Amino acid sequence: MRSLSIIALLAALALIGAGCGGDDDSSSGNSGSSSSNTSTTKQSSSGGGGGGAAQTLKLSADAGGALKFDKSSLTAKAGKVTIVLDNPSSLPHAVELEGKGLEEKSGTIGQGQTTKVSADLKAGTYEYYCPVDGHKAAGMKGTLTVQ
Ligand SMILES: [Cu+2]
Repeated sequence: MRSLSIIALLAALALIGAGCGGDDDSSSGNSGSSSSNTSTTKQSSSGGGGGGAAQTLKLSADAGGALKFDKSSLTAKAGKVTIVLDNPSSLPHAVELEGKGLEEKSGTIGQGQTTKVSADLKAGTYEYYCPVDGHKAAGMKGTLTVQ
């Protein structure tokens, strides 16, 4: 009878020991979840730094001798947009941006020069064209889509 009660005591001690081990496991699990919280904070801060950057779109007044820009369509995200125009042709050119009540014109440039036009754009469709006489009618125009 005495040996049975000792075995029962040992069994009870073993159960307590197992209970303590279980507590250790759950506390290490908590530290694991707190480290994953730290990485979530890092991701959200890097995402915030990416917004609001100014955009630059390149446009060329040369289209193999024809009165056309090298691109008949451009796309940008809403915000500050700058169109940079270069002029490799022997004729004077410029770029004007128009739409949604906005009208912005660059300077007129000769061969080998560059100019630019900037505007704060909302989502929608804008038109860009060369304001030099007769150039728009000849086909020197395009569409800027702002998303
Ligand atoms: Cu032109």
